[in-house]
Amino acid sequence: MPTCWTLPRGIVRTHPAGEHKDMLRIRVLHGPNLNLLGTREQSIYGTLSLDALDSAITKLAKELAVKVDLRQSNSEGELVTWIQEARTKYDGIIINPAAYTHTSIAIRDAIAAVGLPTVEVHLSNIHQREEFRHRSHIAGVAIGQISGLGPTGYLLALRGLHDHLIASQRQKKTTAPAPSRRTAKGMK
Ligand code: CA2
Repeated sequence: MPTCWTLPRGIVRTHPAGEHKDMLRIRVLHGPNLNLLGTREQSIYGTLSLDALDSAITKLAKELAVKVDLRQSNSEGELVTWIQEARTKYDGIIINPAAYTHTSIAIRDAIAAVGLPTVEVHLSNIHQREEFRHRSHIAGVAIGQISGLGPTGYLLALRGLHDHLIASQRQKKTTAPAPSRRTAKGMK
């Protein structure tokens, strides 16, 4: 439930400071072992910690006036639950499913079921690595995949998903049926 409180003169605010009701909302999910970023395998995944990556995403989200919710889990079930939950609370998803990219039909099915525009991100170029990493179960249900650009990939995903959501909002507005004359005159 959003916070709801009454201001002087009866103005009711239903959104915390810095947020407004028309803000785009994007959930960002990091899969298993990404909590170790910056501590090991720096030659593959770089030196940035997950906290530093999340801060960079949050900073860009503020510039774009997007509300972001950032989460990491080592559990496939938890990621599925967070994807399902996003259906009513978020407009889109950015996900690095990590190793589950190559194994998880459950995550693919959850993304397909919620029907939210989803961007798949990988820090490393999965297509240049071992054969088993070339296949993604997620790519077929994502609007796009960014792979091999390191942390910048998340920032590009955020810009890309933001632009995609704005464009589909505009399209909905222009293709929505015009109000009937009775409704337009305020008649019931
Ligand atoms: O390149 C990516 O972002 C991956 O999704 C990362 C996964 C890997 O299984 C995918 O094939 C590609 C692995 C994440 C593990 O992250 C670590 C970070 C630091 C140290 C150790 C692991």
